[in-house]
Amino acid sequence: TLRSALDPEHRGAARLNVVYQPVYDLDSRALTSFEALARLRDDEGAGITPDRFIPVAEDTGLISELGERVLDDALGTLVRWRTANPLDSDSGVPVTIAVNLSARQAQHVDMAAVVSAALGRHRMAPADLILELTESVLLESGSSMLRQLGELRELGVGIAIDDFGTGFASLRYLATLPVSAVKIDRSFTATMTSDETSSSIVRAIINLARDLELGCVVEGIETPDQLDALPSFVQGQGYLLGRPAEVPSNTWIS
Ligand code: G
Ligand code: G
Ligand code: MN
Ligand code: NA
Repeated sequence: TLRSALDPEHRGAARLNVVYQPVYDLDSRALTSFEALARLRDDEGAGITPDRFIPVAEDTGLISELGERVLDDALGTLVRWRTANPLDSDSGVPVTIAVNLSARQAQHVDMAAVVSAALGRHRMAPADLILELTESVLLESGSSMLRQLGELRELGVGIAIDDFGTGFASLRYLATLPVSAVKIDRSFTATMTSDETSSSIVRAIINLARDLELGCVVEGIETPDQLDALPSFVQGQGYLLGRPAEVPSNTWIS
């Protein structure tokens, strides 16, 4: 199915879609970025979740192609967004686009070259793009991955650690890796208002990110209580603020 979905000649219904979820500055409620999330439909039109097809893409070597398709779609979407919403871009900080990267992807190809080429095709600047990597990716990574990340950061692309708090050795990595932001895993957000340990962890990560001058996104905000419990200087993402959609929109009008 994955192979068919990526094949432009394929006649069936199988296809790769990308949906976009907004991220907001909690203080100004301004839209700061969209996260691109890959979706797959099989020939019967049924949805297959990334948790199932990303591992298959990695094992079959299709991950590089999939990753480039998502990156291209994401940058194209950002260009269209900015054209349609010039005021968003003019009002201070322009809206950026965040794309998830898997470990294998970064191991297999020269990421800096792939990313530069994609940015060039869409006439976007490196600062317009954020690459999201999970902690586990960073843990598995050897020196070649470190070099790749260094090159990307050198280029000016943002690097965010996704699902932060669920991996290991996170603090050590924050000190040594060329990282620009952390995204607090939604498992902490979900229990933050009912469990003291979770709320302590969220607060500690937020303070750490601030001290290290890193961006901080709190993921998975689903309720007003969770929103109220967060300091306004962080960024937020979650169903309360905006759901992933094929045509991105700035939905948080509250
Ligand atoms: O969107 P959803 O919750 O179903 O995503 C599940 C997981 O799949 C998340 O960890 C997300 O980061 C990952 N994911 C979504 N889209 C992509 C993609 O384009 N590339 C990679 N490598 N991972 C993705
Ligand atoms: O691991 P990563 O952060 O990339 O995963 C992103 C996934 O999280 C997306 O598939 C998205 O659909 C999902 N997601 C985004 N916001 C929420 C939320 O508020 N609640 C839940 N349960 N999932 C969310
Ligand atoms: Mn992510
Ligand atoms: Na995450």
